[in-house]
Amino acid sequence: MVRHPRPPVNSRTTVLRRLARWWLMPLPAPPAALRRGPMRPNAFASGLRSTRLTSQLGVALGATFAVCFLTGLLSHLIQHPPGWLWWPARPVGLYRFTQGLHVATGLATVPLLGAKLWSVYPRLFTWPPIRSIAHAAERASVGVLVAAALFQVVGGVLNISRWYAPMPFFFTAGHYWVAWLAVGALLVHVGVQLPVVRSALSRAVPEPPQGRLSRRGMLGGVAAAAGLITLTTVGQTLRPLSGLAVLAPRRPDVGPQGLPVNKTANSAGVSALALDPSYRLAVVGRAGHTDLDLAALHAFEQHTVELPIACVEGWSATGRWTGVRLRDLVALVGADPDRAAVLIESLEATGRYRTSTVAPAHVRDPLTLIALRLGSEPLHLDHGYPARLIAPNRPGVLQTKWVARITVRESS
Ligand SMILES: Nc1nc2c(c(=O)[nH]1)N[C@H]1C(S)=C(S)[C@@H](COP(=O)(O)O)O[C@H]1N2
Ligand SMILES: [Mo]
Repeated sequence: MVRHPRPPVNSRTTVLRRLARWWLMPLPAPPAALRRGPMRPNAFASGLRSTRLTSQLGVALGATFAVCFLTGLLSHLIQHPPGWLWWPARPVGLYRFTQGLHVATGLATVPLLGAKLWSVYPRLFTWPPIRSIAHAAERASVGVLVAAALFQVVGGVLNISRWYAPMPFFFTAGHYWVAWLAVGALLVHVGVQLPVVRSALSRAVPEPPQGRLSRRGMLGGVAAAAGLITLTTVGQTLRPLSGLAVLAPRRPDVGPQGLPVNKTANSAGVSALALDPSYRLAVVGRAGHTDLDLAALHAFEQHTVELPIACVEGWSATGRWTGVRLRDLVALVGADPDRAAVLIESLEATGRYRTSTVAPAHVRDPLTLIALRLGSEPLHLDHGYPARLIAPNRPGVLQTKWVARITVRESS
């Protein structure tokens, strides 16, 4: 008989094998006397809870969360554009749609997340609490996921209600970074649970005995709650449903000149400057510099466009704006309106939204205006009198009000 020589021992595999053994090594259970209260065997006896219910809720929640995450990421990128991002000026209402979807899916997760947590929370009291290092790591990742998901949903609801007191940090940055944390923890969770979900959703599994409320009844209730929340809020951006938007923080038709206002001229501290007859709009280019008073602005060819304000908070409203094309002002200082980018500055001295940049795709678009009028009247002071930016397919935060200065940068 030929004996094969043993393969040489690879020290790296040995280390990995040892690590794996340590990772999965069963840990001793705590004394049984500690197994009290919710940790008693069968402390939670509801027959409604099942792996199948949890899996179905998980799939629905995962899909909703994915849409919410992607639309949120898009909104973040548009507001902080990296060099590679190309965000078009058309269709004019695309951002209105994606951000409406972001807020609507975020709100729909409220009942989904609630039901999902209800269906699994008895596992918080699983016995023994920790079976191995691997088990501890998995539990920790679920803890991160739950904390991050609650942070996102609660923070998002507080933000659209404009209630910032419970959030002693800059909401936008917190919401953005915790979203990544949630996605990371969710991927780990899906990776760990996928086989369980698969077998729970395969038809072969018999239903456990259920109480008065069936699994289908529960799922129907959760779906109805999500539907009701959507129906009573989505009218803040979907105009035909505005009459039903009783839970929405904003009605798209309530406000001066029929449009909502978040930041008033008084709260921005610009009223005196905006009403000052010596107001001038400065247009600054490499080749020249012009100061335009209101009469000069009105002497330009006036254009009327129908464009929405689409706030990141999920409300939107369409207005009929009249004013001067931004590209005409760019041409005034000798720049090429087809290649220029523009910095817009407000009369507002401080505040996060006192400036915005306009990328070439929006500068060159004939719908992009420095608006002087809304409907048939001069802009209301709270809508940015004497002049505001309005551009197609752009988040509300970038539609700068009380414009004082336009700086043209020609891009090559
Ligand atoms: N100068 C200035 N422009 C601004 C803002 C602001 O705070 N300051 N708010 C922005 C936001 S968040 C939105 S949604 C739109 C419309 O805001 P309004 O509802 O306050 O008119 O204007 C934008 N323009
Ligand atoms: Mo906004």
